[in-house]
Amino acid sequence: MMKKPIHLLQKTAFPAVLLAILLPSLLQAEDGYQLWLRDKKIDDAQLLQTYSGLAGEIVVQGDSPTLSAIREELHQDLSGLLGSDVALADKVTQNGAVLVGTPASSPLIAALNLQADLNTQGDDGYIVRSVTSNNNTVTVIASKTETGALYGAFHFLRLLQTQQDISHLDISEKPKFQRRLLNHWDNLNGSVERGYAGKSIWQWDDLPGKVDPRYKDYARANASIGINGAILNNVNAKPEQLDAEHIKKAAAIADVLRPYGIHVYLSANFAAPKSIGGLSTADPLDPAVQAWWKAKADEIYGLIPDFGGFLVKANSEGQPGPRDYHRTHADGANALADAVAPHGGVVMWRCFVYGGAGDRAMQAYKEFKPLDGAFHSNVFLQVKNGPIDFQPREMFHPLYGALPKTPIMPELEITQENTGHSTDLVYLANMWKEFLDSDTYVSGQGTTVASIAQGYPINGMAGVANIGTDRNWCGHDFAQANWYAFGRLAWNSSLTTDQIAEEWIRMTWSNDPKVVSTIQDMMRGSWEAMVSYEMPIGLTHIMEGGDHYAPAPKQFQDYHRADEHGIGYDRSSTGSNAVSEYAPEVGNKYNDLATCPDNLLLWFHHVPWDYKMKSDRTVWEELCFRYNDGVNDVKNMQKQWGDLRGKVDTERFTAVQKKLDMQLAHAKNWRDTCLHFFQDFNHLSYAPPADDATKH
Ligand code: BDP
Repeated sequence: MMKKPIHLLQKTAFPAVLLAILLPSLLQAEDGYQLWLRDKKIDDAQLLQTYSGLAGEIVVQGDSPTLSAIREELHQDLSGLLGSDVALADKVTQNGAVLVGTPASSPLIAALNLQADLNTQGDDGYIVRSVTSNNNTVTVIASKTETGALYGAFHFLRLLQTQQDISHLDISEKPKFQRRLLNHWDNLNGSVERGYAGKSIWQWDDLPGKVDPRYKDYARANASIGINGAILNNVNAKPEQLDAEHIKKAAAIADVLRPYGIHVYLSANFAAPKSIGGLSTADPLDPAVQAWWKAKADEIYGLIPDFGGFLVKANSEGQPGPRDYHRTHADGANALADAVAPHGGVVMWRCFVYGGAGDRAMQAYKEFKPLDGAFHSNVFLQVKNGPIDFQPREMFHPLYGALPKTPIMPELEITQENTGHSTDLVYLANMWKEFLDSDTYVSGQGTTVASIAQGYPINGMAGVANIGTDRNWCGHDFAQANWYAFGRLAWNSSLTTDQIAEEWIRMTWSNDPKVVSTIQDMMRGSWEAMVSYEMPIGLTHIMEGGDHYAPAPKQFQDYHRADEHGIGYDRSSTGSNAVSEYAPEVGNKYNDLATCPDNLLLWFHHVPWDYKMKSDRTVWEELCFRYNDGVNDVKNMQKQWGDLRGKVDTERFTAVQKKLDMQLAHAKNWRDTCLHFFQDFNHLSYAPPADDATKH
């Protein structure tokens, strides 16, 4: 008799005793360390059999650190997924071989004459193709470069992890952004600015002698989603990060990341020539300062030949910069850019500047727009998604589209500084997608932020990492999804957020359709839920000053401008005129109350409390509705998650459940604090806490 697959057995009458024995092993405790790289044995017997026939042998010819990484990854993961040791071979000996490499590393791949196809995929791109070779069915994973082949190997593994058909593959992939970077805001003392997942993973005190094995797992996780650069330290950089001792330490990290295609970059303190270089000035036009940066770059490249370059926060929130010497940001950036240029490095100069009087949302544009064209060709300007500061929802930054001659690298915040730390379940991909798809209209309809950022000769996207020493890396098991989604969107900004979520869920939690659809639904609504219970309809920057977690509308009166008459920040042509920094199609739309979308109404307008929204509610009714709606969404997530008890492992189930309880308290606190605060101005009624109001 044929053995029944496990899933069929479970549906038929099944002795309770046996179930009790089997269940714990199926739902084995997991701690989240493996992220989405889980290699648990596939539990569908039929699929297992098919996969075993199609991935029964690994052929990676040649020898190099990256080829070894590919071999090791495939061997470990395929053996885990298939539940038995998958053979490593140096030639195809059987049906179902997985052949990986480049035409240069593998004579077998060279013989397939794929060069033309590989050339169109560029350096990091790859193909994954089912072919017949010497009567054997072979899956070929090939690229021009070994890093590309590694990316292809991870793609192939993803197909198995997400239980896709792998019998007739014909996949061609190449990234939309060249540089896909994580900015770590990690300090030399091990703390992490805006980190909510423990301490920094970089053990500076132990380096370079002792190399934490975790660096390699970090590299694997990043390579699996195409991330190819890590800025190791905080933008609020200590000058000592660039001294000889710390360069050696950074080099030791670079050595671990290199086989995985990840380049190390460093944040530089602009005053370093003075503070650690012994010069009397850091004036970027001073020849001695320029020589210092050149010598420093040479020193770094001596130890880290593939060093990516510098990230600089200058004249921002108290950091030193060229303005200290009455020089422009371009003068500053160019001095560092010239130092790394001979080595192929870049400088990423941040545009996060504000201060003094005037609308904060307009300041960076005013300072940087006139400098377009003044930067050397290896300078990026790193611009946050919105013009205020990583808020729950922002209008897109007006510099997108305003700098045709200067590459802009979007900067997103993966760590949940203003979006619920590692307590709230918030899938940020939806926010990033809204931003990347925003139409700037600068060259007509369809000039999206993504198309602008990807259109420069050098291009990239950076995300502020949410990674720390917590066992599950990110504090909240669901925060891993934001790391994952950032990488996937940097690779392919056309993916839908639902697609990304589905991949992540299948790899991280389960392929059970009920688990997939429930978690996907929770993730889908989670960003809007958080916007609703924190800062709905365009409210912004009303979180508590230091910690940025709890509500503090009283402290930030200037951002919401509530008074007895109404609420909102007038950025229309009768107010600060921030609308003038956008293309007319965009500016006019947001300037006119008749066309300004509800979701950014209070970002652009100060309206009376009884102003009728497009929803047909008054602005006050809308605020009450949104805040309650957000709270109800969290309750709904609790219920949905509760339904998954027994369908995901107990350890992570319980951890997430606890977080959801805390999230509900957090959401209610926001709702009650904000509504009561605004009520003090308008004296309008706020109907009962409506905790159990049904969703409209
Ligand atoms: C703000 C953060 C602060 C960062 C700053 C920045 O609160 O910790 O240093 O951004 O991006 O949002 O430089």
